[in-house]
Amino acid sequence: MLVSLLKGWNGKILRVDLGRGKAVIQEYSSDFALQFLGGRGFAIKILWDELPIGVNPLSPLNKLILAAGPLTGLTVVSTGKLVVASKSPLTGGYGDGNLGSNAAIQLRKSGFDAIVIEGASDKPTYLYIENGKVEFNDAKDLWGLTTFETEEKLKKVHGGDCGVLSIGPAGENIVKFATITSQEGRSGGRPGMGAVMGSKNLKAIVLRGTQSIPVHDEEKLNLLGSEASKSILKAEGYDFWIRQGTMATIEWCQVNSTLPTYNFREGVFDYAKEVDGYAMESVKKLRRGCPNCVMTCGNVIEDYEKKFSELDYENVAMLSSNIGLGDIRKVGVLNRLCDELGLDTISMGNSLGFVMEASEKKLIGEKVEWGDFDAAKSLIIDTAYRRGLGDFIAEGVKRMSEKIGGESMDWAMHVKGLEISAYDCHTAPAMALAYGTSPIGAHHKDAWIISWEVRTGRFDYSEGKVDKLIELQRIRGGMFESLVACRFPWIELGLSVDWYPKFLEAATGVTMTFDDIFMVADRIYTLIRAFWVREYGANWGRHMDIPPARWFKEPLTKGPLAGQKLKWDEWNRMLDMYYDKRGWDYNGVPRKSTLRKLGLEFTINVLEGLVKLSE
Ligand code: PTT
Ligand code: SF4
Repeated sequence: MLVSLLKGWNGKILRVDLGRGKAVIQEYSSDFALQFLGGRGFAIKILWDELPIGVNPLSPLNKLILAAGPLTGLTVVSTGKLVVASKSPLTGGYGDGNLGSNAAIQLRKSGFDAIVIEGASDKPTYLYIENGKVEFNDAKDLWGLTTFETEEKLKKVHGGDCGVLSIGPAGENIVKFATITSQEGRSGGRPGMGAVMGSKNLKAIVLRGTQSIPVHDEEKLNLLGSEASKSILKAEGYDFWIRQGTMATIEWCQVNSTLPTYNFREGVFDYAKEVDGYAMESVKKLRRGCPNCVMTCGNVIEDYEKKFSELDYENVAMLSSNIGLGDIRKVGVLNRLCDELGLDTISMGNSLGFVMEASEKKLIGEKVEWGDFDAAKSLIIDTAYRRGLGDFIAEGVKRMSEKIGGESMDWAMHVKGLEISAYDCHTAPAMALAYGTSPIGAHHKDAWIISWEVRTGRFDYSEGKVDKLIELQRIRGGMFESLVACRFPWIELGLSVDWYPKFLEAATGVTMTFDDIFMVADRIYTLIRAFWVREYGANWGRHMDIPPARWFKEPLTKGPLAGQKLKWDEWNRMLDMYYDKRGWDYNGVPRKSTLRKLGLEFTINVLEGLVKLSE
């Protein structure tokens, strides 16, 4: 049955071939919708089915997928979000990101749930997509512009109400952690989704849609949406959230010794107060965020160069404490440059920390001191243009440490090649497991377990932690990434997850219990895992899920938890439990029985030719 017979989903995918300059519309089946829901689920199934095994992520054969879900763009809280996914040039495995943009809503109003972009154009191009009509436009005059300039120019041509996704010089120059940017402060696709766009000579995608999204029970959906919005507006933490958003996390991390400091050597920073939520409030000028949101969280400050910069916790932690810089307005400059140039702030701050440590240890010739704002600023620009040391940094910390060699690999802070985001884990074994098993490499988005872990007992390595981790991965990485909606109403302001099956039912007419949703989540997780195993083949192993040696070998030396580090044997026991509960073997490879149980039989033959599969 075609999914157009169900409501909620548009039932159509737009397929764009940049090499041939052609676009076709594909209808998909209701089975596909029910088994994979949308967003990340659609993305991984398409990548598994369509990418040649071992494809070079920067070749025209790789595909870039923009995928919305059945809730995107509806009258439901915080659903102006879009998953961007591809095989990652940074990690060589599955990569995705979730960015808030009017483009998400325009995509759905154009009559599509996803766009699959393949091939490569032979000259700079941008796509203008309106209600299914696709123009392949010359982007010669846009090439070289920042993401801010690109969006401004395109909106002058196509109108301010369209949605724009673009890359900056970093994506053009194939920086391995280049992102895709929208609205001067929304940025997604940490594992190099911007580089994939750059490799296709695709500067931007402009979307406009005027159709209405089909909904099963519009009245009910509107009612649920407005009730949920009201409960968010009345939530206890609402006012403080509006003031500080994610920036309150700096203070929390400092108090709890988890603020990444000096390349994750420490969990506390002497100048934390200079960069925390209150410091941010003292220079805050306005607030903005994704469309469809009643709790917009983007804090826009006036930075050291008197320009606007939109701050979030991760940006600030990685570009302040992690590189030893204690001045919020200077951090604002570094953050804005990343947005303009299209660089991931987390990987950038992590890579700068690595280079500063390598310089301190005289493992590289260049002198780059901790906290040196001018050096950090120049290196960010040089990274985007791949000049000098910036060309080295543009490859990310894994490749840098492989070149430097020796003990630098112990403090190259990544998992699977993706730079660790902003939580130090010397005293957080479950968070370290979350980084280890995240489906895209070391990102917190699939399981920000650290706040629960700190609250409930951070020093144990218990089975309860593994269960909690899987529960969070199912909700965050499974449900929110496939519906597709922002998870902040739930995590930050306590909107119960029970609302989401109700939203789904009103939107689509499909009733799903949490067991059903978690089954979909497990299917998506295991298929992503199968994809990694397929792409790495004989090189895949348990080592791929192990966090950096620094957390096991070098204890914290500062703060109330000085002396603490992770325990190797106990942490590995947690990893074993995790594999067991997921139905994966000692190397983290899905068992045949698990693949069958989840309806992923089609992967068995492929994987059997590459690795040993257990029953
Ligand atoms: C996200 C990652 C994060 S996670 C942050 S701050 W965070 C950094 N933001 C960057 C940025 O900004 N500019 C830049 N040049 N690089 C950046 N890299 C970092 O990217 C983001 C919010 C945030 S702010 C978070 S946690 C939540 N993430 C969600 C998610 O992943 N899924 C979901 N369903 N809902 C989410 N809601 C929240 O969205 P990536 P955004 Mg970003 C400027 O994309 O690749 O997933 O990396 O999307 O629109 O900016 O919203 O303290
Ligand atoms: Fe976007 Fe923040 Fe609203 Fe989530 S809470 S939709 S990240 S503005």
